[in-house]
Amino acid sequence: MPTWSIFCRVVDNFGDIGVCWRLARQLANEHHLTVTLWVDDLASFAQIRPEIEPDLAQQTLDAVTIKHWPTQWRDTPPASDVVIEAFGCDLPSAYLAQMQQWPTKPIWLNLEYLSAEDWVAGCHGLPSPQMGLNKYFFFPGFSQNTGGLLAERALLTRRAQWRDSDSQQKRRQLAPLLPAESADTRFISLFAYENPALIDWLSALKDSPNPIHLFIPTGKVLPQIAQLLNQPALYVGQVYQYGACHLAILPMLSQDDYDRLLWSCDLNFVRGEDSFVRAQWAGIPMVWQIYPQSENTHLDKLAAFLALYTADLPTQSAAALTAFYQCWNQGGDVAACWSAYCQQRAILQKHAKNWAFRLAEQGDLATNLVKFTQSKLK
Ligand code: TRH
Repeated sequence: MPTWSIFCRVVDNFGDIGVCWRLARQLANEHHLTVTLWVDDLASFAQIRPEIEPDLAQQTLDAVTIKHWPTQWRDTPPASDVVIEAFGCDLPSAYLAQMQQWPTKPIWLNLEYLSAEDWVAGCHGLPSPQMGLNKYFFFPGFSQNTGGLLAERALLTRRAQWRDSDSQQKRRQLAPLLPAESADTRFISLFAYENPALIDWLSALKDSPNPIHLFIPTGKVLPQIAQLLNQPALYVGQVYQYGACHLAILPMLSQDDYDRLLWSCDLNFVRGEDSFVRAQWAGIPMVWQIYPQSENTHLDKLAAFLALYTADLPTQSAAALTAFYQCWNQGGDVAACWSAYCQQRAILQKHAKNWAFRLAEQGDLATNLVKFTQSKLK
């Protein structure tokens, strides 16, 4: 059975480990590979997968061997057929030296960040021979000639089954203190970085004609919201009322439970990379807060995604969606943009649903990765 090693350095937040864990799990479970995941920060990992024991040097979960990546590299692990360096995390130099001594040279890949920009397809899969080893750049993406997006084989089936089950009841269990919902209650999840637009948006929600149940996993936005609500702090498990809006503060959910939250809402605010992808698979309208980068390079990424995502939308819907995303990421007249966005609700719902089915046609990232390495191992 081919052996794969994935190296993950948690730069900040949860996206790096979120992506690496999904990939490792899928490679082991669906492609039956022997996978070792090296992670430098197990405490962050435990936040999205509570079974992880942060103090263990080695543990096994879902058929993946998880090893702590120590600051000082002391291991001499067995040779691996494939080595993945996630997001340019730089392999330990001692490990690199070991790789050079292995009798069969591994396929060494850098798994890159996701972008919808045009140049991605041209760079995907390019080799970069280094230190006598074959290194390749593997780019996730939205088109056939990229690596695709992470998605388990049964994802859309599980999503449909969840919606057919008593998902409303389960949503209620997430926040038992929420008042009873009515037929016109709208459900929104909010996962975001600190954001100047947040306060204006909440102010607009306050006067919403529909009751709003807003699910907020604990995190970066809480201090801002506490200030708006004149509270010294917000507490997990509590529900706060703000006009038409009830804000339910959730604990950090496991990745699988977070998926189910995304499937249970009418609109999802997401950020970074992994929640952004999962919200697309949810087939429900989403608003994306992109991870800010130096020199505003993230704005090019945002524009590229918007151009792609809105290409098939009627002009007015595309304009409303683009304007609200821009407000959310760069500021602007949030109330006016939100109102215009809400008017396109039905069209955006249909579009989000179709978008997920369209993405499913291009093949998933783990399968593309396996095919890519097989072609290089021949
Ligand atoms: O946490 P993020 O902002 O992560 C990142 C990092 O900043 C990273 O350095 C950067 O490179 C990348 O963005 C672009 O957002 P993201 O990518 O959505 O990752 C969040 C993960 O946390 C995702 O796997 C879903 C998971 N999650 C849970 O498991 N439970 C929760 O309750 C929530 C809100 C998220």
